[in-house]
Amino acid sequence: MNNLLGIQTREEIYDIQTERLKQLVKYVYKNVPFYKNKFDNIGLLPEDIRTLEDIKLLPFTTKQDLRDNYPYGMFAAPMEKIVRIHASSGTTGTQTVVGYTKDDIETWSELMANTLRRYGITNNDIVQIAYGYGMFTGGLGVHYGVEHLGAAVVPISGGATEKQVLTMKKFGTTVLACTPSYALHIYDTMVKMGISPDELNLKIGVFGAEPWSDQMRSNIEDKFRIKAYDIYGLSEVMGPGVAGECFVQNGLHINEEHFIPEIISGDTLAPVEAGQLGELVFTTLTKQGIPLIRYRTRDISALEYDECECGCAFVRMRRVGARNDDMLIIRGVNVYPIQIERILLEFNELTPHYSLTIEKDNNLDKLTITIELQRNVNNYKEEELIKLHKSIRTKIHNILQISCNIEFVNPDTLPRSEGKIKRVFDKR
Ligand code: DLL
Repeated sequence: MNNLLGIQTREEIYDIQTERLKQLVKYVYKNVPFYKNKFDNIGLLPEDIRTLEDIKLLPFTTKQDLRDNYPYGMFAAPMEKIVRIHASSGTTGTQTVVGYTKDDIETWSELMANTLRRYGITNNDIVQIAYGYGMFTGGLGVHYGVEHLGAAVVPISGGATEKQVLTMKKFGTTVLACTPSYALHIYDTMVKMGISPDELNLKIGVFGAEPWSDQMRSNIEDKFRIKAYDIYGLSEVMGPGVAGECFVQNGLHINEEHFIPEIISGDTLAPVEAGQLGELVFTTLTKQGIPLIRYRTRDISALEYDECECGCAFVRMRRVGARNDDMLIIRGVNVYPIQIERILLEFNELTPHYSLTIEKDNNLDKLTITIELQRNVNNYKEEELIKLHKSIRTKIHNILQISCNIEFVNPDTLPRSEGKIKRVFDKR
């Protein structure tokens, strides 16, 4: 199987990207004053970009640049050509705004459809979209892809969780698309309603928009008895569908005919070697509304160019477990929340519902992990809990070199999410 587009080899990808990159720099130089100024300041002309390697001559773009040009300053197409506007949630500051032309929407639908095909979804499927519709790109982005593919959309959006369960059951939903944290919430609600996965037709999950560990994936796959696939994207670069897994589930194929990925060191901004972790950077090759050059995502990943078993030549990005800005420094030790998640989910007594709180205690950092047990706390013997507590602390200390407090709580105590979940509360 190729990547469904007829592109078979790295050479073909190289040629397409080179040609498109040359067009792109001309397009932004002419249409986006921000880029013209940036190029002029470093004495770069669009003609200086001749090969794909020349991308390194181009300046980076950051989220701050989008904020400084809020709302439409970075648009390359005139408003009469813009048919859709989306915005990022703004959880890390002012929101950023993106615009799509008709062609952009067509491209996005097509690449979303190709991503869904890689999961094995066909026009026989019934896809329940429980990503939020609205300014977030999740709902509408997946929606257009499903329609383009010819499968049936159930555009339920996020929320009304009991209704999600009943809809899955009554409509014979075969694919559920939502954040992994919401999938867990839907599952718990289903159990409370006395409905078993056997009563559903569900086969595939299309989960993304937030980090989730492999352990979390196994947990969701076992619960629903489905294959749970990762989907990645960000509104600035397009939305969902920038990359997605194939049946091998070993990294996400980036839709390289539309995006050039790079991995750089977050400190020096220099490229890192293939296979090494660093900050993911994207150049959009075909977007007309708001094309971006070397956009710094802050997401941490690595690029794998070796051949994938599925036969698709597109490079694979490693699953994003964290962003540069997610790193916690606890008493001088760097740790990412997902590293803690991986350890917690190794314990059968624990559920995937947890939160991390960091506070100052006598001027020292104190990390508290609050986690729901499988059963009510008073259903366990005290010795059992002491033993469990000790095993978790020891494992975390051995692997991450940090100490922590652990607070066990009853099932269903922590807040649930219908979209992207917030698990870290840094109160320092
Ligand atoms: O989250 C787009 C999306 C919608 C992707 C639905 C997948 C499914 P934003 O709201 O702009 O767009 O947030 C983008 O979310 O930079 C990552 O930090 C994070 N993210 C997205 N997908 C994944 C994933 C959408 N599969 C930001 N794994 C990105 C980990 C993800 N993090």
